[in-house]
Amino acid sequence: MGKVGSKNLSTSLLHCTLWKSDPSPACRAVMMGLDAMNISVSEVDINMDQAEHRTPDLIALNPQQTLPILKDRELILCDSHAINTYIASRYCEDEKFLPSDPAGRAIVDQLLHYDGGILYPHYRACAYPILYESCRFVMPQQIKDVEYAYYELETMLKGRPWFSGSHMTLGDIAIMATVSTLNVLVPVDKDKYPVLLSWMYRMSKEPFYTTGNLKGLNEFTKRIG
Ligand SMILES: N[C@@H](CCC(=O)N[C@@H](CS)C(=O)NCC(=O)O)C(=O)O
Repeated sequence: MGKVGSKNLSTSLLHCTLWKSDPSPACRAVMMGLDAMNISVSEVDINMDQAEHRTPDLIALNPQQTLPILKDRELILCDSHAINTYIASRYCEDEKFLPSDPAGRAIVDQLLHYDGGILYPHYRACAYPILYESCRFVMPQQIKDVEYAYYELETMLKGRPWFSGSHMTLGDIAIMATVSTLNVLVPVDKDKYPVLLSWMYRMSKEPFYTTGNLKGLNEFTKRIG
């Protein structure tokens, strides 16, 4: 199917529904992605503290019992990275957030896999004992793992303004959703990771950060206590 142009005009996809919870970093990655691409969908807020993501209706949509979930007519997607790349390739004419050339696309995919396969599990390992098991602090081994991830990110960013190279893409957005949340749990040290912090600062100045990340990140910070 062809793309629906978005260009500078905002595109409203009312036939698409996003089930999300603002404190969730994976949901915030999608909310930032949508705002960056100037695309809106129908949104349903789910209270995960009240296990609303585990109702029979949502389990039928996503047996993994996680958020976000996107439904576009018959298509159901349950992963923030897949949702953002689907929306970009299906509905966003502007290729700046997801290049269509194979090399540019592979760089973005690589970052999305890094986020989903490396960073996000660190987030879970740090946050879930606090969120769900009455643990009051991040375990020393998790701190060590996150520090190593910060070191990797610092190294990946050397000599480039964005993780993707000269342009910010959905890869940067996914990593920002996770790193801004990890930063609440294991603060990014300005002396050890100056390049990473300066990238975070630049990301935080993007309009989509304010509209898509800030509120949920503040809610997460309060929830962590
Ligand atoms: N790989 C998935 C991860 C989704 C995920 O784990 N979401 C968390 C919230 S950030 C969740 O729903 N966890 C279930 C729970 O907390 O019970 C994605 O990127 O969307």
